[in-house]
Amino acid sequence: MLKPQSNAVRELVSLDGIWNFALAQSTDIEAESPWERQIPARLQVPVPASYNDIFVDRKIRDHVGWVFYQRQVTVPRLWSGQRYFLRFDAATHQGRVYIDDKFLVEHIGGYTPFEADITDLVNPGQQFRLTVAVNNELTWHTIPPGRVEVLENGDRKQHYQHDFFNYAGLARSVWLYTVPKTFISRISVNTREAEEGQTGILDYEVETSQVIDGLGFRVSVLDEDETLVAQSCSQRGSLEITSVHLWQPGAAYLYQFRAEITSKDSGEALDICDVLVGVRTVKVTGNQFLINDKPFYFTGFGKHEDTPVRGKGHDPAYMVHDFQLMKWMGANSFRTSHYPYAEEVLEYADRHGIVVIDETAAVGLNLAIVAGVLGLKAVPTFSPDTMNDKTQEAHAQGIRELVARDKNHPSVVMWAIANEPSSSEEGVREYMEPLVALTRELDPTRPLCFANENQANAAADFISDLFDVLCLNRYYGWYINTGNLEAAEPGLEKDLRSWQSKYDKPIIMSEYGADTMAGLHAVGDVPWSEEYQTRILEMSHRVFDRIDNVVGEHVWNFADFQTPATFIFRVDGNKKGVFTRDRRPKSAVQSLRKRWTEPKGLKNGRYQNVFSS
Ligand code: BDP
Repeated sequence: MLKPQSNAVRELVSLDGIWNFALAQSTDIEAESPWERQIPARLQVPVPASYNDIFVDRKIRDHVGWVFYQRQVTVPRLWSGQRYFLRFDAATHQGRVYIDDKFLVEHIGGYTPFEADITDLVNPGQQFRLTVAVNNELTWHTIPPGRVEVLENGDRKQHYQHDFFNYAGLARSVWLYTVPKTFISRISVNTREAEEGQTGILDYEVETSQVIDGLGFRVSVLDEDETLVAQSCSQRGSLEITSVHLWQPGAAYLYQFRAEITSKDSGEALDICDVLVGVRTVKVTGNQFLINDKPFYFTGFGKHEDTPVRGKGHDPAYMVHDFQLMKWMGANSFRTSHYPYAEEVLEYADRHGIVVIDETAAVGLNLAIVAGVLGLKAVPTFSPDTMNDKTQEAHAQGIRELVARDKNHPSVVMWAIANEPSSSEEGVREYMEPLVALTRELDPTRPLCFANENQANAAADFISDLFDVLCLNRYYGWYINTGNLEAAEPGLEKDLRSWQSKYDKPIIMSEYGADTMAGLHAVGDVPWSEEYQTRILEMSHRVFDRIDNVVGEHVWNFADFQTPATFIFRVDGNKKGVFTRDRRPKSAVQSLRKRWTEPKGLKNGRYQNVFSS
């Protein structure tokens, strides 16, 4: 899905700001129909932001079910003759939109965009009441999954298996935008290098809202000096760029790919749509991950979209600051754990040469872990009563929407289709195999992975052969061998070697780390101290350097983040960040920075890190 844009023929109006807000009084929102009237301004919320931490009322923070956002919107009179759309960058986890009294569109899935054409519903110059109902409920048929319990007093309680707070609402921007009557509706660009190098090839396809008989069409590619380097009049084909500037990790180069519908007579542009593309290749060969045919070593983090007050609300200041901190430390990459991030994050990564592993919201497909933590009898994860065909279809839809939104981003080098699914349980292969096939069909150019959890070790796991890269989440020294690094080090090494000898695929350590209370210092291996976090990371690095197939390390986590209140083993959230939630460094940052910017490179000089100079 194309990101809306403003240019000579398209207009874009932000609907961000302060909206009126109300909680649903029941689960039957049709009976309430709040879209039929003005929601009073007694409660107001900012958009974009999760609503949970904005108020002081626990009933709002922990509300389960629907909430309503409302504001007035006017379609400019000058938009006559155009088509106009409402676009929501995300409504977490389900959104229903109403224009005055009328239902417009529904979308399920909390981290991907949706839109609807409202041209035939609202006239130019007309004001309308825009109401968005947003539901945060997670069930066995949503991605991520969860379960709502009705308590004795009738209150409803949301349970879920993932370790981050279920922030909800309109956490990303809302837009009103125009396109001409006949418009460009989809652009897909894949890039590669010609055999002899030096020449870049763009395989592209442009769809229009209707067949453009009687109109002209052109695509042009401009380099960063705005020089035209390739052009064509066909809606699909391949373009060649000679003396190409490759998109490289740490040294981004972006070409502007412009599609235009033109007037046959004058050649004037009737619609214009731009996407920025980078020419680069990604390949897995043997035990290597290659970007532009060069072995790449991932340094960086699993992250979260999580900041104080805003929850998961997209915030450009935090975004840029996080990227600055990562670059300063020599982090060349990150994983969008555990859901697709705001598209602005990918655009920034494209622009600055940061490599991204792009993950779906399929986290918590694992009833064994929770049962283990709470000492309960495990319920089967994959069964008609738990994760079933409907869950799989929601997951497939999540994959379709993720690939549709992000496939033109050069920063995205791999899809992670799930985090810690119960991959040693009966039924997992039947569940995952079709999803792997679907992802490969949607995008044959990028490798696939999922993040594997410790219980599904190399002997027990049923699905790793389906994937290109082994991403392992391991907590030696923390959940395993707590406080005992002498035992943790050989334990981690044995674990990694077992994967290496079984599959001989590239291995990325997609999570490792330790909860750490900023300011707690201790001599010796004392869990929660800053020193212990550093020592766990350093122990892990010694092991990675000894294992050939390890091609990357993503520390869990970049920053501390909020978790559900029911997790009493968390103190105001997960503290595995190397930065606090307000981005102050813990001492591990210095040790990581030293390793990742070491001039001699990683793995005894085998990999030069792009930020080490
Ligand atoms: C892993 C999960 C991650 C958690 C982390 C932890 O993938 O979401 O936050 O463990 O326990 O299992 O800190």
